[in-house]
Amino acid sequence: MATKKVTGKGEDKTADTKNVSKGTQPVNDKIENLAPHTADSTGEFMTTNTGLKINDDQNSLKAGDRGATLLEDFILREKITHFDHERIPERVVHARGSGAHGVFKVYESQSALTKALFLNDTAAETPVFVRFSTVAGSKGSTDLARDVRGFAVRFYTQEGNFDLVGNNMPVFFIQDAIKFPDLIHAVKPEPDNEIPQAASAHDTFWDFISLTPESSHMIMWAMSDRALPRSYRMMEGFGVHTFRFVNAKGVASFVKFHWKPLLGVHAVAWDEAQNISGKDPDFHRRDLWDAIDSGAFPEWELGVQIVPEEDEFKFEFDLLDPTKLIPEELVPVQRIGKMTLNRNPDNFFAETEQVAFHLGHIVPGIDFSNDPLLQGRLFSYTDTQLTRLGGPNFQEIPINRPIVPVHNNQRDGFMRQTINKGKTSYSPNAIGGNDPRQAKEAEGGFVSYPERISASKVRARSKSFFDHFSQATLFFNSQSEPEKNHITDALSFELGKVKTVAIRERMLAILAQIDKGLAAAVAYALGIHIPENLAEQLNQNIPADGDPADYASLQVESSLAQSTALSMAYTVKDSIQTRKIAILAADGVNEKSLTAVKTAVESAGGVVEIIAPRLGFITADNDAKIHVDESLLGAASVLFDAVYVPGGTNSVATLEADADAVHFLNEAFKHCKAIAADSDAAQVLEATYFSKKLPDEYSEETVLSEGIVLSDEAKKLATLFIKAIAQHRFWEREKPRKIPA
Ligand code: HDE
Repeated sequence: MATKKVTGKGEDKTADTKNVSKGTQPVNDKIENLAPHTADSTGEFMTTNTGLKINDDQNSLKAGDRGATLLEDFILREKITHFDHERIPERVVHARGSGAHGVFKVYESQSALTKALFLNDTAAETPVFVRFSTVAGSKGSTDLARDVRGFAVRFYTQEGNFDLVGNNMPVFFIQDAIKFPDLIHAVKPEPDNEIPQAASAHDTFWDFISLTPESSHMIMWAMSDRALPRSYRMMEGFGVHTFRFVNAKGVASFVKFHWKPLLGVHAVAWDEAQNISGKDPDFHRRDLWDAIDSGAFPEWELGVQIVPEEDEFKFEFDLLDPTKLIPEELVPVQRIGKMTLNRNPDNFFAETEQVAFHLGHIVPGIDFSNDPLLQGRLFSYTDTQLTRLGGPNFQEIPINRPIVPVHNNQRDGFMRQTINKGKTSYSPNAIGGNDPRQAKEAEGGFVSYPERISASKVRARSKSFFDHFSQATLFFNSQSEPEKNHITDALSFELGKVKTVAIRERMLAILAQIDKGLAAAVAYALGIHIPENLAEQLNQNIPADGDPADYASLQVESSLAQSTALSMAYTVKDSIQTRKIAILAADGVNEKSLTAVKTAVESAGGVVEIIAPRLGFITADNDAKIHVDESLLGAASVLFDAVYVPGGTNSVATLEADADAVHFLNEAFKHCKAIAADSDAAQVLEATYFSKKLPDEYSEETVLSEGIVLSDEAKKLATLFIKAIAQHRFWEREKPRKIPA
């Protein structure tokens, strides 16, 4: 179905009235399906929930104007009662999140692999709803916690809802669902004092991890810059588990799902993340909202890695083990379609909070594997909604309804919405003509892939799951030097917060299995030695009556030395679309330069804000009035990707003397961002700490390696500055660590 446009609502920043029409918003089958459930109060009378018009919403009904309030006041009671019950339990994990609507389109029919209609029909635009999230923090916690990010996508297909409930990392901490409550109890705030919020840097988490060697690979990801995305729009997504595709002939293949962001994969620095958490805890939520609101729609390509059924045992790891990825060098990712997020929700609670994802929301042509983590998830996601959304009818909430009709014999329960007609609510039945009837496979009925299983019933784990370290090492070896340093720093930070020395030692024993240099660097930072009794340290997870042969990690060496796809250093760096650029200015600023650079940056897709000592307007050197977006008091360099200082004698003198302006630049330098200044603004840079590190010349080469450009020619400056911003960060700058910002 083609995307249609209708008039939508938005916020007019200059008007008092919200809900001012702000152009068109894309509509799709799901948006139309939501329409009967949406309400717009513009121009309407206020009523009670029974539709009675309200005459006075300011005063309760009293015995005299100073008198006691009367129990009779049904309007007061209704309003307060509803308010008293407004909250629902937050998600037990992934409580903090942000959602958006969009569409998915497949490039070419994938019928050879899967019969899923939405992956066959190139004309179909499948509506999607996506929710990004952190994992450990509560609903009101910061977006910039060091954490895994959830990446849950619902496709509203013509065959029912398909949910791809993934993360921004391709592996997981544990191999078996039975360990999930332990993992989450360990990472959540400690139960006696509910500290710390949205952080893994505490004893219980690392206690559990140090006793769970299977988490090693995931720990490398979680301690890497992947855990600090610059934006939800700049993260990869992964289905994590191995799934199955099944084609119309019944031929199955294994599949791993990927989302590849067209803007590339980018991160912020840890120090920056901590600052953002204070300056704007809604940083990712705001970033997603603003991008969609401004029409810069985030896009991802859906990728698949396909492994034929007969190759199941071809790899040196088990395809069913969720702590392993399939290196892209072994099985390339084929990009089969594109998702575009093009519409913000109308109501956070109704849509983003009430959406209930579940791996078991599946369509014909896609099926599960026996990954024991996946199998456990198939139970959890419906079960958890019973508490969170209050009963079994959560599928009737508008955001959860499929765009195709629902007919079955499930009935009643709290808050039932559907009015099912007829006498029968059972099957088979003769009275109702045996409807609703079962669908044959050829009619679209879902038939599970008839995998042959012949096995004993055991509580056990396959020996093929016991290589705990080789892919952790592969990940570490695949990182660039700055990325490796960040991992070392992250581990030193996190374990530095751990009070129990024995936990730190156990972690060093694990790190020593991954990379000796990494373990040594972290040991140095912690001021302790790598324990000598490594084997003993590693085997502490073995139960007292357990045979080490059944539990101990296997030492396997990856046949692959490196995999470039695992590093963010090689990601897309060709655009500055939606990057935020600060221009520092004051009265007397050189208007010509400012406008020239601003225009060039904006034409390249950047978002520019003018920052000055105070709000209102500044008067430029040619008397032009320039609107100020943020004052230095309210703004912070950590909320921007790059900074430019135009010339103009008075402006330069003001900024040079302004501690906040100098701090802004120092901090931008510390966080490795692109910095530009007109030549006659050089004295502002001279006031910074990094003036000693200014390059000798400003050729394209130096700008691309050092990220700083100074020029007296606005056009040249803009061109080089834009190239520098596209590089994202100049991590090499971190080496000399003497920046006072
Ligand atoms: Fe989840 N997970 N999970 N998870 N998960 C939930 O479901 C669970 C796992 C993921 O934006 C919960 O509706 C178990 C892996 C995302 O609404 C809950 C296990 C991956 C979201 C649950 C896992 C995920 C959740 C909490 C181990 C990546 C947020 C609220 C067997 C592939 C979805 C809810 C949203 C949410 C259980 C492991 C991703 C409790 C038992 C692996 C993105 O059901």
